[in-house]
Amino acid sequence: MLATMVTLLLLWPNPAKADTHQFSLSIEDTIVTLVDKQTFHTFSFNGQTPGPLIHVVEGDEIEVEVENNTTLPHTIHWHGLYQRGTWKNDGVPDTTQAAIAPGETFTYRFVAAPSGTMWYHCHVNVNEHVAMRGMWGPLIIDPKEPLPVEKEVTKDYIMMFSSWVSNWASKPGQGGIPGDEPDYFTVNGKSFPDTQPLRITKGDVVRIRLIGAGDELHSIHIHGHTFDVIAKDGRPLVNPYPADTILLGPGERYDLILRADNPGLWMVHDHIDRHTVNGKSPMGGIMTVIEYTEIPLAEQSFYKWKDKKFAPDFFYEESLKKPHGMHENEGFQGIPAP
Ligand SMILES: [Cu+2]
Repeated sequence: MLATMVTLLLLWPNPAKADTHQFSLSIEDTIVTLVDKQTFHTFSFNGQTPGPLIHVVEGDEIEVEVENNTTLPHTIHWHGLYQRGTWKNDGVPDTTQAAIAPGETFTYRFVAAPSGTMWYHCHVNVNEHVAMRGMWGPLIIDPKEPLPVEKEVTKDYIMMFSSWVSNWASKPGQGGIPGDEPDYFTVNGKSFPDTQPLRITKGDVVRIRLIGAGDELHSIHIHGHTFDVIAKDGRPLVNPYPADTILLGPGERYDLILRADNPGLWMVHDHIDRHTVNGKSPMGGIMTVIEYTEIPLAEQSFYKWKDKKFAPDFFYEESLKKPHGMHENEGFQGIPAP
């Protein structure tokens, strides 16, 4: 009898204990600055655009209380999640729930699955709320069993791409209509030169998680390297493939692995060239630079960002190192709308 029990215990799968997380998100009327003097009225999550990082492990039980402090209805859709047996937590107004009315709260409960680079966004009037009111944030679900290449990663970055129509900047509740012409383009809510560099060192194994959070296509090109595309929409590719440019559309995610083997200052930009303007002025929009720490910036007299004040965590790289949970990002905070 005892021997049978011991055998059973040995054969029993070792159930990694799932964590339970309780998070709170409030939706606020917030003014953010995309670049220079270009402000935009957003419906922010906890006052910031993009929203806080939610970083959990596959199988974790998630509870998110959402409080709507704006004057318009909203929901949150957890993009990429299976919601098995929890479809009423999918966040689609008039299909899985009534939209969260102004002043009301709604609690979402679901299991974090599958693993990968996911994101969350409003699902009410998405052509306005997602396309140009900043209602999006990253949801990173670590796999229970990481791939060998994931175990090698030394630097982890998130880039969320979006486009904005400045005509509607100060007209919340309007916009997102046929004929809109986007004229501002951002990575993590900022346009060049108000973006930040990626600071890496030779030998780093860099993962860059691209998220198409806006309404435009983006063709992201990284100079000086060939990266491997290892995941699409959070799911590992059977055959990762090398590339130096990757096209991503609205809603899509790609995980790239870049092996840092070529010290220098390397441009990273949207190769759809009209996405590298700020309003009527080139150059701006979706541009940043990979800065190898081996290169002394002060000696590069031509370098536009030679004296730039470095703000870490612009790509959530510091937040991603923290224990699992929800992490706000000071640098993305706007100011309360009047
Ligand atoms: Cu909304």
